[in-house]
Amino acid sequence: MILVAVGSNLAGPTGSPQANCEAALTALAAVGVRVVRRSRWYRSPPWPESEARRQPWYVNGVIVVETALDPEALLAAMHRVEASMGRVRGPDTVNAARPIDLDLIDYDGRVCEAAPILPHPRLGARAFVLRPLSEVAPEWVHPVTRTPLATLLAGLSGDAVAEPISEP
Ligand code: PH2
Ligand code: MG
Ligand code: MG
Repeated sequence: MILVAVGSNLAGPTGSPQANCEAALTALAAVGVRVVRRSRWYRSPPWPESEARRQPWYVNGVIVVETALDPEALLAAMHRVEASMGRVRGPDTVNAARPIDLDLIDYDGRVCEAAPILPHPRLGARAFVLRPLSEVAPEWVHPVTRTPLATLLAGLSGDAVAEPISEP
């Protein structure tokens, strides 16, 4: 199973953050990435907490995709979609607000320490990834630690907020 996290906390060419997330799904289809399952959209405060006072909240979701592209080519396609939607990458933009962010979470359970790093190195404690992930892949198990998703969810701290804002 190939999992992609979708996020936005800035208006972009297609409109609101939620509209950007929707537009990204359409744009992925045009570059050979078929969306076969999708979570609801969630709203979540910017992580890390130090950014929470400076940035708007995010809209986040997780999708299951099918593609003939290998992980490298898939990541390149995702970056092309981000660029087409006004995403600018620079040296000081690690956690900067962005109109669209597409992160490769898991590619068929592969483990890779060179880019694209798999599974995504920072997913384990992120409510805005784990909660939508539980909708599309409730039986998911972390490919490295073998921790079930349910255990990761149970370990989230109480202030790790991600609330659904759209219909299934
Ligand atoms: N993405 C980040 C940094 N912080 N916070 C939330 N809530 N959602 C995100 O998608 C997010 C973030 C870097 O990609
Ligand atoms: Mg991200
Ligand atoms: Mg990213």
